[in-house]
Amino acid sequence: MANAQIERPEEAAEDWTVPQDWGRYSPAEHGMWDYLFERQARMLPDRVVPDFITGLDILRMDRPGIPRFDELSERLMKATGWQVVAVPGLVPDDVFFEHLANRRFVAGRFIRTPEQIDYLQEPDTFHDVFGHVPLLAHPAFADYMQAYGEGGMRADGLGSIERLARLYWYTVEFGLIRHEEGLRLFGAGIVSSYGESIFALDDPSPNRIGFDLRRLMRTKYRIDDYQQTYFVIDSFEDLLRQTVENDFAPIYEELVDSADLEPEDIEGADVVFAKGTQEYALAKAAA
Ligand code: HBI
Ligand code: FE
Repeated sequence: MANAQIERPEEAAEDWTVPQDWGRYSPAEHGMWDYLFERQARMLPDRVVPDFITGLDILRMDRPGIPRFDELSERLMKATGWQVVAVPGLVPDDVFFEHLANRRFVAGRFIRTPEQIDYLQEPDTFHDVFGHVPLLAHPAFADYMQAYGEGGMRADGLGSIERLARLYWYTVEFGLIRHEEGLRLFGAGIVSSYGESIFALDDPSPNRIGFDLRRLMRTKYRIDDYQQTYFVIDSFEDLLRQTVENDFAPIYEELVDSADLEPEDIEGADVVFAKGTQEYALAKAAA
């Protein structure tokens, strides 16, 4: 992504980390966490992949207030060897990848204001910690995230960040997963959003299509609104197998001459769980 020009704040270390400074959160900031947490915790149980709820339990995230990153790290370390470290906001791609490759998840230490309750551009503590951290307690997902970081460090040299970023976007941020009869949520961008937790599963507007690495890497995405297509994985083990156990380089090679697809496109080879009406996106575009 085009964030190469962001500047490291003076207080941040070489690797962009900062102290969480937990004592500095105000009662209103803890209250914001509690409000968002309760709203999601009430809605998610029959929508999210059960491993997410297991992660919340392992990390004991049901306690009130913004979690302490050192406590989360201690519990995660025991489960899968991951840590949570604080950063001021977005960090450059290479810094992001290197943290992931070393099993460190970078989390924003600020929390959204009441004006930003349902939309903000930079990842805050609620998105990063509630959305991303619970699944890091799942062994296959934890390995996938590390391998993604390693793939990112290699892709940087191959000029393929864009395609790799799509993989992160459509899985880690906005992925769906098969579950017995129906679909469940697992992407952090969805599970940390009240509106998208409903939209992604229930709305007739978006496409829901089976995960296919090459297809996904050709698909553009939108950062400013609900997705027009969601990709559905079979399991975290399958995701791990299909991505990182391949080296990405031959796939980038293979794709050099393939055209990108628009976010709403459906192709003949797609496994279609739901063909969306795109009503939501069309109405937005017309407004
Ligand atoms: N920085 N703090 C933070 N959080 C992210 O999710 C993040 C980032 N920098 C780069 C980045 N994500 C993406 O561009 C990568 O997935 C490619
Ligand atoms: Fe995120």
